Amino acid sequence: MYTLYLAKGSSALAAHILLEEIGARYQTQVLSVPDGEHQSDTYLSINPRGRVPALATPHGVLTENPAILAYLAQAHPEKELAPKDPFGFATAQSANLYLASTMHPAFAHKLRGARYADSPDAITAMKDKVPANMAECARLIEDHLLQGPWVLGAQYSMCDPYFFLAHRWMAANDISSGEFPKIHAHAEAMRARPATRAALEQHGL
Ligand SMILES: N[C@@H](CCC(=O)N[C@@H](CS)C(=O)NCC(=O)O)C(=O)O
Repeated sequence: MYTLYLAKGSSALAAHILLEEIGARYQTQVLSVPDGEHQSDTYLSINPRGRVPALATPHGVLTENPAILAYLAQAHPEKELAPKDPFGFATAQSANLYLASTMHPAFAHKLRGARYADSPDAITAMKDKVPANMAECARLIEDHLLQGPWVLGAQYSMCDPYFFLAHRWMAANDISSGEFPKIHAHAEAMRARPATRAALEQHGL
């Protein structure tokens, strides 16, 4: 039994979709970020980073989206959600880590500018730059990372729920899908999957 700590509509959606794909036994603990529940002493004792997602597993608590996704894929090898060969696995990790280390932090400049600067002008300037940065990330994904129809090609994998978020980050910044047909088709294919729909419903999306 897993426990997924999430905020609705957050990047925890990726692990949530993967749990549904696996058909794993899990429960959720929903935290309200606007109410600061992710900074409560109780939650900080689970995840001192004060972010979601966190996944409580039989081995302990995991944080960071790429680690959680890779763990779930490797803990359920029969579902074939990650390549087994070292190069293939590293390629999948490289794709997921691009989202974690580049696109997601760039998206966070929209609402979390105060984390990076104190000056209101600097915060506004960072926020204004987010759509351009999302478009640049989308171009890289469209041209280099998303092989199609799934991220790694013919086989659905642990990368796909995470890349579904890229489409959401683009939409939140009015980046038209028209210029990014592979990303658009990927999002549509994701939405057609029962696991995605089940997770989205639990997020009220
Ligand atoms: N590097 C972390 C980032 C997690 C993260 O920033 N999550 C957001 C929600 S998408 C969050 O907890 N935000 C609350 C905050 O920034 O205070 C990961 O990939 O898991």
